[in-house]
Amino acid sequence: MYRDFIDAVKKAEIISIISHQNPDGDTCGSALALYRALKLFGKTAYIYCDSDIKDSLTVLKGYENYNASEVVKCDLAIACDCADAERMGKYLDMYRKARIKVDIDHHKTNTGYGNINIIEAGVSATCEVMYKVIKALDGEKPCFDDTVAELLYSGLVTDSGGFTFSSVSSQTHAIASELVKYNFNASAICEHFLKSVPFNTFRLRAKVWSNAKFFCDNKIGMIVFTQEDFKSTGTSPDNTEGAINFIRDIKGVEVAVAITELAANNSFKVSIRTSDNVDASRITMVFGGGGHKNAAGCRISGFFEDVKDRLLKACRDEMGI
Ligand SMILES: [Mn+2]
Repeated sequence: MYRDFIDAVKKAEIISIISHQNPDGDTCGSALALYRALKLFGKTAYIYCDSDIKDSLTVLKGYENYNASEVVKCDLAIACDCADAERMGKYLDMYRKARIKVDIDHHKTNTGYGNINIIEAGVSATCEVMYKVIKALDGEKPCFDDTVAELLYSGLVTDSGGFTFSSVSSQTHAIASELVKYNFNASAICEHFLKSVPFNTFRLRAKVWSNAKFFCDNKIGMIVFTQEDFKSTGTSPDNTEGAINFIRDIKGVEVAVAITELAANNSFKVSIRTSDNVDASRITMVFGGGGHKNAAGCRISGFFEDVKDRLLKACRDEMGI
């Protein structure tokens, strides 16, 4: 199954690896693991992301290599965890110009925009797919070390919500079990990504949680991050991650919505988390977004009250209430 990919790697002179914009642990973990494996394999590789790497991701070994080189003319380009090609932002152009384009992903909405598509739709993380890809490479020439394992484990932990999401399968646990055999501190990774909350993030969460609104017999919960909230707590949209899960965790809440006011006028970033029986990606698709069954996102422009009403309607339509 990975034969075409391995052949393409062997033939390639210059390889580019691309993460998606607003990166998370999975796109960085999978891309950095592949970057390191390709270096160990003896290849010339570069890694790119059209966003800054936020502080919480700088524990990922090798992150400083992101965008360390000018855009190169590559003969092999590999997109990691990019549900659609546009998620590569300004690096999409480089990707398009590559002789061979590879798409490695786990999003159900991925259309397979590469020449070689290694997609396992619906598995917990791209790192789950990448584990098999790098193991296949490792079978040709050893390139799977402790750091590769640590990077993949980091992506697995973050994208699976600490192995709690419905996308987690026996394969997820089997891969995690193989990864923790390597020499790295797995519990420190879980502590960092799942538990350690910066103090200003706590202040921000306390603020938005206390203003949370509930609709339809508390089946829909909504929190809003305003620019004023960021200013008064010394935070930014980078600190919003995770707060929505606490709303979704409330008993009876089936859909949690987080709206983040962006710096640009009347522009909002929306995240949706759902309980098992509601499809979040179908709600965000109404607004041109995407994602997974229980975690999805989109951007909406307009006046706040209109945006809120349109979102609530889309939620209710999907829930049939
Ligand atoms: Mn992912």
